[in-house]
Amino acid sequence: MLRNLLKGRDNKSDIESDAEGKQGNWFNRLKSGLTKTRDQFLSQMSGLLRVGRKIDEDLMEEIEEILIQSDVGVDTTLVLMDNVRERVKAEGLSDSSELESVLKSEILNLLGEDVPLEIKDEKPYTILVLGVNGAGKTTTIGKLASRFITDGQRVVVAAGDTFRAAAEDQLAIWCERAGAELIRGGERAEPAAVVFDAIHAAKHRNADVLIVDTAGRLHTKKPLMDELSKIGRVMTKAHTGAPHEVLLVIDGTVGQNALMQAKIFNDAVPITSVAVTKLDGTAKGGIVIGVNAEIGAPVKLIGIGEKIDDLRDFAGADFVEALFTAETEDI
Ligand SMILES: Nc1nc2c(ncn2[C@@H]2O[C@H](COP(=O)(O)OP(=O)(O)O)[C@@H](O)[C@H]2O)c(=O)[nH]1
Ligand SMILES: [Mg+2]
Repeated sequence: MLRNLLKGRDNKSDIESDAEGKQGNWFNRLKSGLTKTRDQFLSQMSGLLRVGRKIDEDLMEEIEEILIQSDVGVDTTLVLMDNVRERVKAEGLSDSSELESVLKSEILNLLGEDVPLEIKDEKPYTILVLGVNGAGKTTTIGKLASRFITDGQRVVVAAGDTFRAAAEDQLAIWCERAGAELIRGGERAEPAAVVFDAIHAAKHRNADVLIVDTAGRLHTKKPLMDELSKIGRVMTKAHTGAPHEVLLVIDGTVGQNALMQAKIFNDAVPITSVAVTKLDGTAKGGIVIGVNAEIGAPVKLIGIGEKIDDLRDFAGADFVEALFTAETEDI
């Protein structure tokens, strides 16, 4: 779990080295995507940690406050700080400058191992995408489709959000941009029927991946959840092991509310992975830290912009490093 942990700032991660040259310095782009969260988090935290203060209960409480302000969530903050206190005791630490590395490693511990979203052998590999309206589902699907297609995969997308005609049109634009085939049923079509057709179309076209968009109108909570469960059941019947991935998209600017919503979706169809979007526009990036512990599914993707390549595999060590690294500091 603590692998990679205090990867020195001179060490570049594999992902970073791979992406370098192609899309610039991965870590720096992540860092600039997290600017607002870091400005809030780091400026306060470094004031506390880097002045050589004595480690005492006052200091611990001030750290807790910063974590909660950065939207780490009360429960997650308490668990995290309990673990930090234990480490401080066990290792006999007394100076606040020693806390940064402990905090980083305990945050990483909560995040768990990195689990990339990978296409496995099942053909087509099916990804059911859930989340409230505006969370970034359609955008994330467009970005994901583009990534798979760039990797040489054949991608079919199902327009399971049939509630508004505009939703289908928006998805059609993304599919065209990415080069994915879209299966649509038209406004008010039965979503489960569209998804059923899409599975057959994907098989017929020998697609590698099928990504299913869904509606997210939470004001009709019960019918929506029934509809999503039905889509899940239809997928399972039509294709072995489907849905292979249930990706919940949450809006990073919403904060802790997003985790409450996540639990409702999890009851409809068990979530296997999470994408946190809009981390470029929020000081609430701390929400990422508690997702795995609270929902029981790892963050696999993060959205750091509206463009087609503004999607990243989540890398815990890089995320933590980006949080703690000032804009001007070079790595
Ligand atoms: N800044 C930023 N905006 C995003 C990101 N992901 C999605 N959006 C924007 O959020 C809005 C809602 O996204 P959409 O994909 O339509 O959400 P959906 O209702 O869940 O399908 C759109 O204006 C997107 O451009 C992101 O990572 N960063
Ligand atoms: Mg949508």
